[in-house]
Amino acid sequence: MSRRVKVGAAQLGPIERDEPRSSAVARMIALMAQAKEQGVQLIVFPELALTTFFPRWYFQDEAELDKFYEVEMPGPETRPLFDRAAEWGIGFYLGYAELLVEHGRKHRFNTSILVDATGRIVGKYRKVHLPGHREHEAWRPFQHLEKRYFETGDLGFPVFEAFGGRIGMCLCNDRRWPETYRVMGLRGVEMILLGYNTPVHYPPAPEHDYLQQFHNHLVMQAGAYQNGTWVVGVAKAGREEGCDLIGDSCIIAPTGEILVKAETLGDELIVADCDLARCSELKENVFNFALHREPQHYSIITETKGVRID
Ligand code: CDT
Repeated sequence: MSRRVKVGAAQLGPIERDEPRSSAVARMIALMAQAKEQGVQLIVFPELALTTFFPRWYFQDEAELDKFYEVEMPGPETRPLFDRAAEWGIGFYLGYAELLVEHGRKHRFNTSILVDATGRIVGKYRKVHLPGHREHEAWRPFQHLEKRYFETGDLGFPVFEAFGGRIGMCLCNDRRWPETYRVMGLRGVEMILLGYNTPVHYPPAPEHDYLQQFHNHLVMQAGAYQNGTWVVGVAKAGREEGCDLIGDSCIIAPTGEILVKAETLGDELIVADCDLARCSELKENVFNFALHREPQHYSIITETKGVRID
């Protein structure tokens, strides 16, 4: 029996440094209006979707940095997104920078939430794999200071019962790591939602710049196939503050096939009718974990962080 969810991947074009959240939210609502016309039930926005990708800059003034974080969700500027989504009965995934204060200490996470069709937050994820570097590196044409501006996520990779299936989330660099998908795969995930901001230029290995789009799809298609899950990958794309970000947002079937792909580097909605029941084509056959996995040979994966030569 089919279990269909109509999903929209809502790619955003660049968000400039001085663009107010109200503008980013208005752009997302405009994409949501298109989604409504097409009968979309779940719309997926990018990583850090409310602001420019601020880890490209080194901030010495903490007050400047704090401006890019949300201290409440929804807050006054994001409330309209929740209200409109609830009015139209559309659920959504949203990536944003989260700031909370606990016992007088600030905690910063690169976070995503899953919101149901009534506007209720039903899932939260905090990015585990933080790429880049911790200290200012003057040789780079732009910084990638996620290791400085965020703590490692403390929620693991949860999977949520929602939209008639089992929904997981991750963020950008997480998609490059097979563990991300497999942990959720072992929780029976049927659809993984993920937003990304991926510069075309990778300063430590510029010889791979021409492969950015290939690697983007390679890892998401492999993750989908090897775990028998849908994957919805959504970019913030285009030239943002002089930094080129890849597009190529897409919706991938559990077979690993890309069903739809964005064609621009701007605000663009792509839609697919996703049958969650199709996951069993993989989960009950070639990737029947209970039948075919041999975990007694996998212990090194959790025993060591780096390479261990025995
Ligand atoms: N946002 C994010 O995680 N971006 C990284 C850039 C490459 S590593 C510096 C990514 O994996 O796409």
